[in-house]
Amino acid sequence: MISEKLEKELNEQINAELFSSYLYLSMAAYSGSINMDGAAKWFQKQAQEELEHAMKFYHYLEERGGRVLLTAIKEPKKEWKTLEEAFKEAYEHEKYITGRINKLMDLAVAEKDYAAQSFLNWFVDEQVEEEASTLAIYEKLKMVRDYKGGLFMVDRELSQRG
Ligand code: OFO
Repeated sequence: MISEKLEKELNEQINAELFSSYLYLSMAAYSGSINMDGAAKWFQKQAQEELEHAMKFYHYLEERGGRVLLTAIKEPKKEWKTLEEAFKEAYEHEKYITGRINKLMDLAVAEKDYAAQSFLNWFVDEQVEEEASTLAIYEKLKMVRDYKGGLFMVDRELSQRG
């Protein structure tokens, strides 16, 4: 059985993952609105992945005898000045999520909840990838900046995400 404190924090993490999904879907819509269709596809996939993260927490909480309690998802930002700015914020958001995962791990360690630590390890590894991928795209966009040809090349590359 999971502790009440961890149950509360895992419920908050479900909300944070759902918000991540909502934020990336909003970035997808923004990308589509400026004809960056590859980026729109990339963000849609990312939004889908975040839903999967939320469901991982959902199922885990149930498995451990906790109760899933859903709360309101905050409205995401809708406009960015450039695609570069959107990816910069995606990277910053991932760093914020890493901080949340680390706090969850701190709690699991403090409570000597070994099962929760093992579960959270997947997210610790996943965050390394999430930060690396958003940072790499942000860096590329920063490099091409006002060069339209470069921007289209990055967009085409983003459309390859399987
Ligand atoms: Fe982007 O990793 Fe979940 O939130």
